[in-house]
Amino acid sequence: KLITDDCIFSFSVSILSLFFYSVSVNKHKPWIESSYHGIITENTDAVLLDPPLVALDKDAPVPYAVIMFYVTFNRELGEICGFHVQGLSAPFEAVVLNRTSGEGRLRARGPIDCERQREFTFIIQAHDCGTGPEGHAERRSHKAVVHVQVGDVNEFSPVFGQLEYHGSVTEGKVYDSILQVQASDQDCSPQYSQICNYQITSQDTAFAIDRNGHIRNTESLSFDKKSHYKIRVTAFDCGQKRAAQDAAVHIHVKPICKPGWQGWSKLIDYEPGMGSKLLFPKMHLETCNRYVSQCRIISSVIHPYQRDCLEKLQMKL
Ligand SMILES: [Ca+2]
Ligand SMILES: [Ca+2]
Ligand SMILES: [Ca+2]
Repeated sequence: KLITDDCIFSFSVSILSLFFYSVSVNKHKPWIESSYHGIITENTDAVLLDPPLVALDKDAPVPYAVIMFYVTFNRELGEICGFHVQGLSAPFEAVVLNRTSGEGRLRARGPIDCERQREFTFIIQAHDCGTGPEGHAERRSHKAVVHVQVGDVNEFSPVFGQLEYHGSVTEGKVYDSILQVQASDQDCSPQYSQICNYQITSQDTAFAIDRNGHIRNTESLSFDKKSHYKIRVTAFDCGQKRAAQDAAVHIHVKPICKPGWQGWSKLIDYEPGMGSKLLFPKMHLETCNRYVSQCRIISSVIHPYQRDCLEKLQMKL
């Protein structure tokens, strides 16, 4: 009977030891998903993760049916004590929200600037609390890849490449594009950095601007009526943010070129006693950049203007 009692006692101790060992050894490492995708709005620190960050540990739940002190003593086995973020200067950290459920939250360690970096990739690992209060024999999960994209905030307004633009038209002609103005924007996303619209802010002009910044005249212009126009234009990014400063556009109207002698008139006033007077000091031959076919010399003395004509003719030839 003694032998039998001894055997039963030894057997019971062994079973209990085995059980206590089985529940007191940190057998399982925490488990997390293999990859996460996150979105963070620039200038904030909260990362929205998909799927949510949760680490599971099979050492939990602790067998509550057994002796309560043991349960209390060994709770750390199945709890999540932290997350490690590894990656070249990844400005993120993960904190544990609930050690028992393994729920965590990823956040930036400081404000994230989309214009400096638009996305981040790094590694995250969960670790449990080990077997004791000091975190002895903690176990780490496998490494999960986290990819975080930074959402843009429309902080910048468009800026024109030049504050003054110049273009010219020949009177009487209507152009598809006289000149093109261009603005740029420093934001990081197409939505907030592309220029979606240009507008002429001057009232009642004979000009129009398209969404690419091409300026055209909407009616033919007359050099005699007005030889210079100044209009103001502005730009909007695709988030409807307007340029802080307008650009000034100068349009010069050129007269139509008429070949022939110019700068003279049929009538000239001369009063007796005026002495010598140059007849046509501004007279010149306008060739309109075309070839001059002939110069007629109608006097035995070559007039300086006729010489000029001959020289130009020689040059063209
Ligand atoms: Ca920014
Ligand atoms: Ca921005
Ligand atoms: Ca912008």
